Amino acid sequence: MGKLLEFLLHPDELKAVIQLLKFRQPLHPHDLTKESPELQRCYYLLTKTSRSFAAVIEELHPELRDAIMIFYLVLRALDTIEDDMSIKSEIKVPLLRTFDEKLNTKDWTFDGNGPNEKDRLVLVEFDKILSIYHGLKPQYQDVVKDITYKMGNGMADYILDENFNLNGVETVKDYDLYCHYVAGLVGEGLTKLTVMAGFSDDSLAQDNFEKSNSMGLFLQKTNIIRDYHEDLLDGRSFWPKEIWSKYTKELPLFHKDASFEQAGLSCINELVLNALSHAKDCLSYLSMVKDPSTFSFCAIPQVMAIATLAEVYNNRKVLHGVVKIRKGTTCKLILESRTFPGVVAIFRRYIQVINHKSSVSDPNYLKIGIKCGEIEQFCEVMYPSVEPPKGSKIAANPIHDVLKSRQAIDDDMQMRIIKETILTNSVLVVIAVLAISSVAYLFL
Ligand code: IN0
Repeated sequence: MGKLLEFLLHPDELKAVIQLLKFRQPLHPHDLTKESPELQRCYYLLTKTSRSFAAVIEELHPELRDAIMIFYLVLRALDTIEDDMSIKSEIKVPLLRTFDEKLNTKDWTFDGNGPNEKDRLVLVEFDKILSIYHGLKPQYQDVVKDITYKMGNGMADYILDENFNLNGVETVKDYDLYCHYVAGLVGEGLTKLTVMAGFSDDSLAQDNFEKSNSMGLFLQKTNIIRDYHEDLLDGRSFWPKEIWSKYTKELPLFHKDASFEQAGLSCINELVLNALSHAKDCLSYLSMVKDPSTFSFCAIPQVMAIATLAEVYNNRKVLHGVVKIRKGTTCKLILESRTFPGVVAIFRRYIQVINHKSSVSDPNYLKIGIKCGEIEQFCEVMYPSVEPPKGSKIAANPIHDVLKSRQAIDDDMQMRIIKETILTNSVLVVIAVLAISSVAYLFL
């Protein structure tokens, strides 16, 4: 009933669900039945870890599809070890530090996760992952191994830090470093893979992976803000003390003591402001991803993140439970994020939502206004909302060269989208006419 009402209130979202599930042509169809049993099993494991994102990975260009699928599963395995509070530090820390070495073996598996660990199967069947890993191009194997090494050691450093376990991260600098280990490094690895494949601009690998890091930090910080309640129930927190200590002496007070709710909201808002500092980097990163399937793969988590930030901003529900984006909204965002102008439009829309939700009583009211203005201005320079008068001089900006170089790619995709929308609309009109005529027939 809830779902039905949702779709009645948002019919555009119902159309997006139908278009996505029934009428969208995958860029690179993949017939798994023709693949080896090990590869089939890896894609099965992938769907078990994340059903929606598995579909995005499966539609990647064949050059990178298996490499990214394996990268994703290896990182999930690492995360499943880090996350499991039932594994003792004496076992966990050396396991994380030497995890990259398991990639030299052919048959390593691990059955030491607690029974409730959601992705434990990835470790139990790690030998299937290894068998596909060893068949990847050597340069792709090296990237997966290098990032596994750096991430495993970064995670282990934080587990050894007693204070981290009890109080989360101390400063904003620590927060950035922790997010770098668990998510920024993923950006570095993906950038190396996509540049090697010729799918992204080389310059992404020449800025010391700054933009790649921002891509990861934007996602991870959004998750950390959203998961406040769930994490505290699990006995941990990742919100940096440097920020929360401005609003409370003890983090759990935000949900335990109603008189702290307003302070909790201000804290959420400051964390959103902090996460938004990565938004411009993310947009410029995406402008340099040329292969359409890689573009969707990179853009979908980012648009979901900006939508989530708009949802959690000034939202007291974050303090008491899980805040989620509607399924229909997700489908709409997936469809709209297939071109770069589409992604910019989404960012702009949600930045406006955040700006409108902002209240004068918030201690960071001015700062959030400035940050939103900065991001909107960045979008406006790329795609002016009003056509500049003929003959007027536009200030030279390197981003315009980047946009020009990707125009043909986005135009191509736009054509596909138009055809697909016409088909969806026509079929929906036929169905509506048939439905109305049958009802009319029954009553007349
Ligand atoms: C990811 C990222 C991801 C994708 C594309 C480009 C990226 C660039 C830099 C960093 C990360 C990038 O995306 C996934 C998205 C995902 O898994 N979504 C899940 C949601 C969930 O909660 O599980 C879904 O079901 O939709 C992501 O969140 N991470 C990730 C992990 C590995 C790889 Cl290869 C790519 C995890 C994290 C911690 C944010 C990096």
